[in-house]
Amino acid sequence: MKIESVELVRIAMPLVAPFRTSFGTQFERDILLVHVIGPEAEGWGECVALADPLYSHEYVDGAQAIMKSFLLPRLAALPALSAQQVGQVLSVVKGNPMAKAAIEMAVLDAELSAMGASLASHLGAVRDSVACGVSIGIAGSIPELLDTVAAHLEEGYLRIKLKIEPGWDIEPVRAVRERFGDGVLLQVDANCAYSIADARQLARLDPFDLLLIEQPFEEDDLAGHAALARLIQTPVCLDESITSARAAADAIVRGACSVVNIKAGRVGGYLEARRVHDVCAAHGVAVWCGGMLETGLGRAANVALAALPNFTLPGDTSASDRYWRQDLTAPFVLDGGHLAVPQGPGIGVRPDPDVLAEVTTSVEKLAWSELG
Ligand code: NPQ
Ligand code: MG
Repeated sequence: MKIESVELVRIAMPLVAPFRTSFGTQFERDILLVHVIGPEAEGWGECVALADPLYSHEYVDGAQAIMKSFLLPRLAALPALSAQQVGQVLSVVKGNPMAKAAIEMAVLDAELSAMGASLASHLGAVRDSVACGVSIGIAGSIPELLDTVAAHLEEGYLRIKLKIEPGWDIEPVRAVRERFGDGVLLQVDANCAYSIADARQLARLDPFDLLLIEQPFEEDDLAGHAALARLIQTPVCLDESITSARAAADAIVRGACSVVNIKAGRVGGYLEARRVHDVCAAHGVAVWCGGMLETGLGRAANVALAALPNFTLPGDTSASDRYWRQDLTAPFVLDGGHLAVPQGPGIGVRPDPDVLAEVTTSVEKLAWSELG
């Protein structure tokens, strides 16, 4: 794969509704896109880092800086580049998985586009559509939450995930169960907001037959999660803690989780995400595809990943209109609770030039020959 230049494109996308989690409220997404351009093909990557380092240590300005100063120069110095090498070549730079993942995604998209192969087929997809859930932020009140859940169930979402934090946990879950019944697939996500001292409180979720509780404790607290898993009936799922395939194997063997949320950005790319999938499958641990409020670019790649065989639970792969009035690509539309897996070359979607122009806030253009 030959590359001549890279554009680091920053876009501002207003959310259709504010998204509140245990770490704060987001009103818009400031997203970094990686556009690699070569003589035969071009490719797009989406960096999932948020504006502030609240979900993980990465943040969007930092991701752009590390790409420019450390990641892209290492790739540009190679005599030839393939997507398969990106992870290994960049592994000498510590951390920064979201920045690395975005670059690998762009190179993969370009390379597969040139070959006429879809990302889904390249990763080993076994489905042409994937089951979708929706992640619902912390609401201002229980009636407001119930209205939001009702609207999403009407749209056809197959699973509901409630964001929780201390003070907003048992009551919202109870209210959703009372109103919508035991048939709804329901799970909760704490984004690290609790500690082992809260085990007794979290055990009060047991009667509500949740699919799982996602990441109740800090990222590095595998021992705490293992202890909690022994104390409660709700299956423990990890998100923030799963930073690689090895971390996934470690967490599983230590009894820290029985379900895994896979996000390519968090593990350094779609190829490592597939390895997380494989190691979980080998241990009989179900996985599902997480989401970071991506545009249609990242969404397309997530839906391809979610088509792998061990993605047996509905993902946070929601339709475009869950987040955007106007997506960057042709919109992903829910059909019977499912999204179609893109079949075109590469990630199978392209930004709409008019929408892209409208949302772009800056473009940093880098010549490949000057980087290396
Ligand atoms: C999670 N995502 O699973 C996250 C984290 C998250 C869909 O619940 C702005 C942009 C705000 C991305 C808040 C979902 C966000 C964000 C939370 C991602 O933990
Ligand atoms: Mg999560």
